Amino acid sequence: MKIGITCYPTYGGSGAVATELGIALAARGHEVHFITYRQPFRLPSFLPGVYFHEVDVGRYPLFEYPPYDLALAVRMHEVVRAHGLDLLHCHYAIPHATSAWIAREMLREQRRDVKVITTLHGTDITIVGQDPSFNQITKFSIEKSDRLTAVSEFLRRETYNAFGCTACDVAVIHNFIDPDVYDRAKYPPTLKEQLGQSKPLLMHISNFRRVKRVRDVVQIFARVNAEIPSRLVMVGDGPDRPAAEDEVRQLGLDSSVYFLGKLDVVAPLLASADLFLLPTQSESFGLSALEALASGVPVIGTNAGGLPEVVRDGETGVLCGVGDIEGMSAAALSILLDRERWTAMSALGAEDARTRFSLNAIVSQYEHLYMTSLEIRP
Ligand code: GMT
Repeated sequence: MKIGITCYPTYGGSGAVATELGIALAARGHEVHFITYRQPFRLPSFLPGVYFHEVDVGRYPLFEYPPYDLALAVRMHEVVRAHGLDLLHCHYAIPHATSAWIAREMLREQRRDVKVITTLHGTDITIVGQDPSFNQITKFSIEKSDRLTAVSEFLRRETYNAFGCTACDVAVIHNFIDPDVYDRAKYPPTLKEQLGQSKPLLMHISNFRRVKRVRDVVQIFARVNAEIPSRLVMVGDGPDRPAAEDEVRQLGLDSSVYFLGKLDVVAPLLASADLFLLPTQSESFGLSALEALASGVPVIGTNAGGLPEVVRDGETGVLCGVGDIEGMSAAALSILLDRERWTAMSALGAEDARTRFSLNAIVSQYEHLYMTSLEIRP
């Protein structure tokens, strides 16, 4: 098949999933065309069967808000025609599904067809899509997609609750990891050695947006560190990074907390971690939690959204209520103080991630969905 993929190419789980899906599809012999405003961050410079088409938004003084969605629709239309794409797979509904609908309408005028598949990732449904300025166009665009998927059961339910779309048939296809990449045994614990071999290493990876509650991360760490001297490594960047740094200063933790900024490759870092902290407000899936589990890192997080579908509470991690700093700190301490329990959780997390969320199985589900949308018999 010839597949167009559009996603947010910078940091974020939806871009990571979209890019890794594209790479895996190309490895299976499909032709994959990324149509985005920048090269996706997890896409290496060259791979056979993978092409990148940059969306350039024309500037004009009149445009206080340059119309990216229109430029994207034009590029999608152009790439479908030039390369004979069978389908456009949009990751994150806004504005990608809308642009794909426009491109498909333009193609229909020219008696050509392209299937539109939309994967819902999270805030496109739970936050942004419910904003009055986007609500109706989001509902319209997802209803007009030929196939719709959500990355968790939670998000599927939310889609029906938020949009009441009777015309939608939302299939759940979970996110995935490549078990060959997220494998603790593959990487030396370099980070841990550098930061103090004997000290537990806690880690948080995110885009530091408000929903991630990064101040909570620091507060949980402070409580753990007061009992067992530890290290906290914060990976990523975003609007709330200054708030997290401020919390670290206020709590006098500067010498124990490291902000590494945005990093493309996290598997070697996770291999050094003892616990992963994700005290998030809302999470439709929690790809970073899955990457941690696959790397043998138990997760301490919240029971928000789809996270309980990823982390088995009490078995591969511990989930508490949003804002329950005491509960999450106590859970972190009890696991760190019981090496046998940590070892069991670490092993079970890695095994569970491989069993339920392995790249090969999930990519086959997408492949099957594409084929049925194109009425190709699997
Ligand atoms: O929805 C967002 O805020 C952005 C999106 C992203 O690009 O990272 O995050 C969502 O998609 C990820 C990949 O499917 C999920 O793992 C995240 O849980 C989800 N974020 C939220 O729901 C807040």
